Amino acid sequence: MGPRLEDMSAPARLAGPDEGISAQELALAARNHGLPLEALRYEVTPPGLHYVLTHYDIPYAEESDWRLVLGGRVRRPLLLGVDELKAYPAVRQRVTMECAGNGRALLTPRPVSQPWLVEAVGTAEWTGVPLRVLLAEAGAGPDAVDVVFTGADHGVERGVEQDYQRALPLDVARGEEPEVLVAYAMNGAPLPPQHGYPLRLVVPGWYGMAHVKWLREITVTSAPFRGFQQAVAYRLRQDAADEGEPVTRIAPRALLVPPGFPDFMSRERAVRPGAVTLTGRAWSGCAPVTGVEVSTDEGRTWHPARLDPPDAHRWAWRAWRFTWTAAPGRHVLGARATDADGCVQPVGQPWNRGGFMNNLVQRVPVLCLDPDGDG
Ligand SMILES: Nc1nc2c(c(=O)[nH]1)N[C@H]1C(S)=C(S)[C@@H](COP(=O)(O)O)O[C@H]1N2
Ligand SMILES: [Mo]
Repeated sequence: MGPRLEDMSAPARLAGPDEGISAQELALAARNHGLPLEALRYEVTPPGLHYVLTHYDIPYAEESDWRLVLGGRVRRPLLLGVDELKAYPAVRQRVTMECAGNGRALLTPRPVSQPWLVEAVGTAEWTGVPLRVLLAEAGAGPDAVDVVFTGADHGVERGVEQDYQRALPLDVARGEEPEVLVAYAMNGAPLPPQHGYPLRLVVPGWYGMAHVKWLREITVTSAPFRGFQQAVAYRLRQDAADEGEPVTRIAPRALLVPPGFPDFMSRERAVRPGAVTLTGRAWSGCAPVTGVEVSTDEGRTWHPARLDPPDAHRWAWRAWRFTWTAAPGRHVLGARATDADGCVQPVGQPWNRGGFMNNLVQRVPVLCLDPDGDG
């Protein structure tokens, strides 16, 4: 038999006990970059610093000839150009987005895939049209179940050739809080190519895989969608044979702006003794963040941080701060978030075969310099 697509892609697997990151994973990591953690200082992430994740290639697109089709089980299918979408009343929402695979490379055993540490996150202001407005205009039929979103990007994954497609249940797709957007602007400017130019879906509170980029088709279906990214990928499985639970909303997480200054190679941080203001951000897509605690002794003791008061941006991260009195020596810092559902970040790794939703507390090693030494 001649070459087949299955011959191109390796099956999902776990790294062996001493197996390092491969050149293939490095190639993925170079394409799909994270948020440099010092950029947690920005309330709204400048677009070039927002994390990026693209399964296949970034499609080449021209706004002037882009068409969005809304069809399937609807009374009146819609065919919309970008200018026509811009004619609807615009909604602007600040949304923190995180990849479901964030934290994957820190797991033991490590699922072999995009090797994120903790930096697959960013916050942007998205402008667009509420999806519920478009669905109401098209008129979803009485038998509608799912709404499927198709991107213009095409590839092969574990031997399966596909367009990037994900679905939302109808009630989520036409929900008001969170309100799903068909977005055409990021931070007030046209979407950058890597973030879905000219149109993308934004699903506040949900992990990144739901926010379909280069959106070209919306299809209302009368049966649950069983595409690869829905039924095979993005499921929580302990065993390859499990059907698994789907990945949906973002679990709580807090991250620190790395204090002091870094070593070039190890990226270990150096600070000088005395009062060090630790700052960071915390978010949860399940329920609002209610508290952040900080540990400066590798998780032995925890102290409440000061959380910024809630504001109008329910779906964006919140800033927190904590004053640490640093003494010379080696320290490991961390922060953990709790949300209004009572979910708190675990101190043991939440493991599954895909390496999804690993919101284990961040570990930030810091060297506090001796004032009488070389500091
Ligand atoms: N069409 C398409 N949409 C996509 C993807 C993709 O590969 N193709 N990746 C998804 C994943 S897994 C994530 S985490 C987010 C990342 O969005 P960003 O690159 O704008 O940060 O886009 C999602 N939307
Ligand atoms: Mo992702």
